[in-house]
Amino acid sequence: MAVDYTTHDGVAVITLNNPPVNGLGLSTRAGIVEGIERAQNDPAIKAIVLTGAGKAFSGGADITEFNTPKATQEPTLATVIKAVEGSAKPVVAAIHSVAMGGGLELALGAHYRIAAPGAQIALPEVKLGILPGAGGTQRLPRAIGLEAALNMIVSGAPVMSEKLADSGLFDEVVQGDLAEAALAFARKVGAQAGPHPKVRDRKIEHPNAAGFIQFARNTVAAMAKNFPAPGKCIDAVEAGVQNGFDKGLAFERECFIALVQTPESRALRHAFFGERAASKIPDVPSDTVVRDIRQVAVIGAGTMGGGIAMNFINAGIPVTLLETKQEALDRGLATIRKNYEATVKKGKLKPEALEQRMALITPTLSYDDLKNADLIVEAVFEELGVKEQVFKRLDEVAKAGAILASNTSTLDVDKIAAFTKRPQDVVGMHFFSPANVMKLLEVVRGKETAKDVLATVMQLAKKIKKTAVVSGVCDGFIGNRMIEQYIRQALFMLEEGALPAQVDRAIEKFGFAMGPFRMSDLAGNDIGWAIRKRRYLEHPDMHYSKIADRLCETGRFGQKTGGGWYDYKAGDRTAYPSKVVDDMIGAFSKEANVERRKIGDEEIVERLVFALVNEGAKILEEGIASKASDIDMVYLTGYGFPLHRGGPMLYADTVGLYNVERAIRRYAARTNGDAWQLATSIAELAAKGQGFNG
Ligand code: T1G
Repeated sequence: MAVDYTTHDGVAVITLNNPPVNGLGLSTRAGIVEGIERAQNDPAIKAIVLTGAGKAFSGGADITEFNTPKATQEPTLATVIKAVEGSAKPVVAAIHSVAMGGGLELALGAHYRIAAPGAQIALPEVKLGILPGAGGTQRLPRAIGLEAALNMIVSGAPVMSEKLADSGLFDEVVQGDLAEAALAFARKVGAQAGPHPKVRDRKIEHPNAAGFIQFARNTVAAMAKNFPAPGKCIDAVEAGVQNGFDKGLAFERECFIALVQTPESRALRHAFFGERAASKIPDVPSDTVVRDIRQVAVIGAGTMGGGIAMNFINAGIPVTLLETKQEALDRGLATIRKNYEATVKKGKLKPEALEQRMALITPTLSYDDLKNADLIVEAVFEELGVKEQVFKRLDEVAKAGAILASNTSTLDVDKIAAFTKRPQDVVGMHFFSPANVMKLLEVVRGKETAKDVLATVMQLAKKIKKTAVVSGVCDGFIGNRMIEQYIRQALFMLEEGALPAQVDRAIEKFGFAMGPFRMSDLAGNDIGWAIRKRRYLEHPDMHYSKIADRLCETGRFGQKTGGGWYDYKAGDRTAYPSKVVDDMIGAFSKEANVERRKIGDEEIVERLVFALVNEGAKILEEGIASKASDIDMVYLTGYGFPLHRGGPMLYADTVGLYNVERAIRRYAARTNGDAWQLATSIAELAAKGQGFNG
């Protein structure tokens, strides 16, 4: 049983003991009910303490049980809470570290609650696409008031226990030993005659509940565009305000059952576990001893190097920043300072913190100053010859055991490692621009990269708040290799009949932050042009539409040249459809003898998204990525893929690989169909009725 039961001079202590966070799985739930009943039947017991072992009181329902029979097997959490609340002997919840979701709902069923300071108190269910499903929408407003409760339920954000000391949630916030305080409190209330207070019996006082609820609805509308849960949270709270506790509870249950089945909730839970699974590398034991990273060096103070340096100093890790020329170094430092000043202006950073961070940077023009660095990240010009010079020099100056990382986005990490006598210490750390903002970090594993180097970089990534995903060595790693197929389809569709604004609108309606053509105009069309030129030489067999080259030949590189796929006005980043470009596209189709046709939004979305899926499937087949959720994390955190769809691979599972396969075969039989080489794993999984994620 994942619950311990002990007695202490008339007090029964029920301790949740289900590592890592005392998830309220079936055995834990059964253990609590058993403990409550055992205490009822023991005349020596006057009061009960409910507490959690390890790092949490409870992190809530065991999400791994969702959509499995265990989740609804009795005793459900509602039954557990009813047993706690119905106990004739007073139950005192003693909370430390974490009381979240069902964990907080369990505590709300107790008659009394005491907490240690520094505990995270939250109802984060909305972040999983559901809502508190065990009375949280009914008890929390009665415990802390309508406004504070709605804020917590709709945001899902944690509040520290000491901030709730006077909220009505806790009877005490104790500074000393929580266990001792809980026993003392239990003895005190155990000596008092019942009945003991129930949160459900309190009233929800508010001068204008309807008005506030409407205000909450208006506030939520924008952020809940693609997510049904926030609105349902408000509906459930409102039901309790209007119709009383029991009707509110029943309505909450209905909402929970409906939401837990939604694709949005599945996507959010997939992202929750995917984020955590990404840091687990199948053949790298979780107890691998990591290297100590106290000193970091960054080579290159350009846009990427400066952003990369900021990640480390934000985490309090000193950085030696190396450039070849003083003016480049000065420019880099000035850009970092400017970035921080912008954050200070937004009130998100104190001025003194800005200076503390700048003081963590040691600028230098000499490689000798890198000799004490534990990790050196190279962010120089994307050309193999330049990387060779840098890594040969690093091999001479870096101390033994230093990790040598390249920020390369396209070059072969094995070739870079071979420039050194220590390939086992070489790894790719591919940051995404702007490096101090984008969460994604592709960790590129060379064939000789040591396991402890990988484990060290994955742990360091968490420290600098990055979502790190391990990629094998191939052209474009995971993200860029897939986006190349996405862009190929976008260009083919222009040739076949679509226009840039239509393609962008369709995929932005699907949920992408920005369509391929607005994105290309922003990044610079010349970047794609350079990659295609390299591609034509390396893979002459790969059929590309030349339509983008035609655009670049006219110098229309995008926003930076005042025109690209779209027209732009000075000082205005709005993308205006361009007649010049639309005419150029029409002329191009004619030259290519392609009969232009109307292409519908559904085809646009299928061809763009399934191009990602198909390449992702090949990346899995080749072992470049170890799991489908890793690919999804790359797209959710680095490419603006809509979170409510869970990433390209989960979306494909939602559509059904049977349908994905049929669509790909359909497109493969049409104009430009040679670009579609169906991944064998899609056909194999579809034949078995399976998906990428099981
Ligand atoms: N269920 C199952 N596993 C969980 C879990 C949970 N609720 N919470 C964490 N884990 C696992 C996690 O996957 C990881 O596993 C390990 O614990 C450590 O987590 C009825 C229905 C609690 C603040 O949404 O926010 O209650 O990788 O790395 O940084 O209304 O985990 O070690 O194998 O995040 O110290 C609502 C989600 C559930 C809380 C701890 N509860 N968890 O953070 O550790 S729905 C939540 C968190 C619910 C009721 C509804 C955090 C944490 P592994 P970690 P951490």
